Amino acid sequence: MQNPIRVSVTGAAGQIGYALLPRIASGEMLGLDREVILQLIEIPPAMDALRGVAMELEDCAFPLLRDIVLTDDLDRGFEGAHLALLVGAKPRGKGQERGDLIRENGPIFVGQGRAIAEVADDEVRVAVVGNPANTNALIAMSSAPGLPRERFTAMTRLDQNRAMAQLTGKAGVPLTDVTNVGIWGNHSATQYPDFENARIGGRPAEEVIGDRRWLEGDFLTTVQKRGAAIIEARGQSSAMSAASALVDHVRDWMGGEATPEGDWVSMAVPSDGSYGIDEGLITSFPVRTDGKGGYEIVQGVELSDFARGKIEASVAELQEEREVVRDLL
Ligand code: NAX
Repeated sequence: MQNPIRVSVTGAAGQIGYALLPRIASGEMLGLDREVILQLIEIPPAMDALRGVAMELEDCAFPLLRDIVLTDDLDRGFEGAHLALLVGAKPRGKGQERGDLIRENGPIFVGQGRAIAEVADDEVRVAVVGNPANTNALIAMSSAPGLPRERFTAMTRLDQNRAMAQLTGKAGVPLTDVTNVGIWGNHSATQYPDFENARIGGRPAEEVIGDRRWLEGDFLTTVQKRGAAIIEARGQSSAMSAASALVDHVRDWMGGEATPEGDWVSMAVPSDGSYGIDEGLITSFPVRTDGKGGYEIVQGVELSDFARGKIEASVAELQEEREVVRDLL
């Protein structure tokens, strides 16, 4: 793996950026043996704020932080990038549904996908956080035909972490006991957090919790609507937890931490047709990562009719989103 590693972050002056950058620069995301060059991309009105963030990063005196580039130019921002974190987008406001943002945010990802294909490192990996994350990743992937499709992912790790937190709380067990939590479909209120295959202390979560009504009801809706609940309470969308989930996503994918034997993690990746989901649609699946930039979609996960119905509904939403941005693909 490259040393130093070039990490491009869009929307770096935003609230996720503020929680994310110190965790990249400290080595938590990519390893304590890897120097980092941060290439921070913003839109012109946010460049002053970005300079302030960069001053703070300097003042953190991170030994692994080799250099910081600040730019509103995509070619400069993605030049030689080994990792591109596409965070920048207009966040969902109070009471606004993700779907409303599709047309607004989609075009941003055309330009970014093109620039990544042209100037980033040949081995670049891309993770999209900006919403609607799955469809934005689809747009970026479609705008970068020279790059293998599997390099493009969208983040659903926050949804997995939210589901794990709910299961931990209900079962009264340490978080480390909770494994095999898979998020299926879209990063939206239609997502399906699969509790039927989740395990607690190696046993089926359903058996440990013993309350199917809670799992089908409060558990599902709490995870699906957690983003909206945080906006309601905080007046701003999740930032600390989103940054933390992105650290998890990248660390497991390419930061040296392969998925432990028997477990899986959740990532939205281009479907390869697994489970009958349209090839190329960026869909969240349970995956196993190798920590070196590779992953595979877990095969043979048993899905009940209940689960299949939920996944189909979320995939249908992704198909609708794809239609809305068809002209950008
Ligand atoms: P902020 O509004 O705090 O920051 C966004 C930043 O992006 C701003 O500084 C803005 O100037 C910049 N930006 C806008 N357009 C840009 C462009 N074309 N190029 C570069 N920068 C650009 O939002 P924040 O809370 O940081 O959230 C960022 C995105 O993450 C939003 O789209 C949000 O909806 C999404 N989220 C995704 C999550 C996920 O799990 N996938 C969870 C958290 C979050 O809601």
